[in-house]
Amino acid sequence: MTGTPLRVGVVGVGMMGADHAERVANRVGNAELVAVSDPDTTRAGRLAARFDGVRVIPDPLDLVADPDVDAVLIASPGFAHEEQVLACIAHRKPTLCEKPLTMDAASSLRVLDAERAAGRPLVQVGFMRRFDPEYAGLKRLLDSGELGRTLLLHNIHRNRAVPDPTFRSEMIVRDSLVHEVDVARWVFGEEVSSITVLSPAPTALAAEGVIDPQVAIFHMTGGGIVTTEVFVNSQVGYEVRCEAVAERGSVTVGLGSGVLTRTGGRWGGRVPDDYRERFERAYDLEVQGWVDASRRGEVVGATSWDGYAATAVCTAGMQSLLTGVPVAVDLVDRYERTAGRPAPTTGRPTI
Ligand code: ISE
Repeated sequence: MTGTPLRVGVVGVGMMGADHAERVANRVGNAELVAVSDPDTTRAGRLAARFDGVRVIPDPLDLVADPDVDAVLIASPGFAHEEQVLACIAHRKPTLCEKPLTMDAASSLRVLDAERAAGRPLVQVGFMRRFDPEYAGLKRLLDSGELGRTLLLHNIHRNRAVPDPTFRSEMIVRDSLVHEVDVARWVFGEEVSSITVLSPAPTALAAEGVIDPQVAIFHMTGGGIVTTEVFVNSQVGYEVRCEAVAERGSVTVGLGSGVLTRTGGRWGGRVPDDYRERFERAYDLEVQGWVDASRRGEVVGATSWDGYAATAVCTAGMQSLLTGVPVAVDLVDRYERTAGRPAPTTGRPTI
């Protein structure tokens, strides 16, 4: 494949898929958008018409099987992921799958097992915070050891609103909190051993019966603790912050100190409306990283193991949401179940 652009098909062209399609077509190097698929074929047709030579393939599995598609970016709803990712693995096509990898731990394990049977890593999971320059800087500083051991992490994850009435309490865990599960695992380089999800009195502005905000507490295998507030109807905008507390200092990202304006007796900046704006650079780097790695036959960023582990934590989190008590996270053996990655001989695995 060296020298020729990666021919990418995008499955699911709602808000995020359309954003990624435009990114592949116009902003990422060494890639070409060749096909899109969506159950809403009118929406897919409108998007395809914006670019030269992009085909609409109504059935996502046909897009995956198409000989002129080298790699697949999946941005369909989570419930469709398992079948689509398994098809990509069966066709040995590099895949960037938006989070969550699948709907529960058991289905993520089926993906992990299929990838191992294929004999090489093929799946990257769309945890974009890993590619955000601020988050990457936080991780680099903590890993340098300059501040000593990392002890605690505090995350804030707020969306202005979720217009979709089907976005229920469990989805706050599975679709929103899952990002912070990945941050915790990645920053600590450890797994989550237990999760507690607390239910404060909900805002009156969430849909009937939806527990929003939620507060989650993760215990890490090395003894660290992570707290996360997720509030998806905050009415303000997209606010994602993270503060890591180490032995000799703390590191904070996401304060959003961009352009400040003073006018009419007030001063301030902007809160981004949604994740496409806040994480634009991270998405660009993530998709470019995926394209470059796919052309080399490698996977960068979050792997299928990371997708499985995050989903397993959220599966336990959805149980904890019902009771408010801690639920242990039981993972399968990583080195028996992952493709093409030898077991480490010394030290702990790098997540
Ligand atoms: C959405 O699916 C995302 O992935 C966003 O990053 C997250 O903030 C939002 O809560 C989810 O619904």
